[in-house]
Amino acid sequence: MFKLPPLPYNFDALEPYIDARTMEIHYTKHHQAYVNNLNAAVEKHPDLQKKTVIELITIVELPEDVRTAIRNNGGGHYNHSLFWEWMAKGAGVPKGKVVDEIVKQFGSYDEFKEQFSQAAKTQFGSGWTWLVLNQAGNLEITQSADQDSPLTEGYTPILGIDVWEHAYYLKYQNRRVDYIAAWWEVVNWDRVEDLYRKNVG
Ligand code: MN3
Repeated sequence: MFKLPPLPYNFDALEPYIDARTMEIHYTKHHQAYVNNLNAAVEKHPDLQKKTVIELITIVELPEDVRTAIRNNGGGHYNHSLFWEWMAKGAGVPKGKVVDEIVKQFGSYDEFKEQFSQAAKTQFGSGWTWLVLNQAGNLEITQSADQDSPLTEGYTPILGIDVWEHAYYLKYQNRRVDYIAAWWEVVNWDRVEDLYRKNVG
């Protein structure tokens, strides 16, 4: 059975950037629903119950009756498990080897931030914007719709922002741009650095 991972901070830890009510609903309702729906989908196929969520969202041939459910809910579970860790109280100062690499590939940190924010702003409808490592080991900014994971496309996510309305609507209503600007204040660069180092070897 898949389980909701522990949230690494209290619901109000990211105030005023991410409000406590949004955190609570996002984590206890939205993420929990992905977990529940994923469990319901794999229950129909005992062989799939032994797989990890990463295996499930990267297996090319899933049984047709659960393919969409696993793509949406497996992706939702995986993406949100990372998303909580990509934020932290009192974070927001970009640092580390990953930032050196960002500067190298995007020209400057500000240029990267601008391009990433632009991608997040222009993602049409529900989805995510990512900083990923491609198979050549270079950093790229990508977008995905719904709960599709970069892993499914062969990319390794290093950082990502959830731009579904449920991530910001209570506090920011339609102002996704304000949410994106606030989110940079809580990006946990220590975690981003961990993922980068783990994946570049
Ligand atoms: Mn979400």
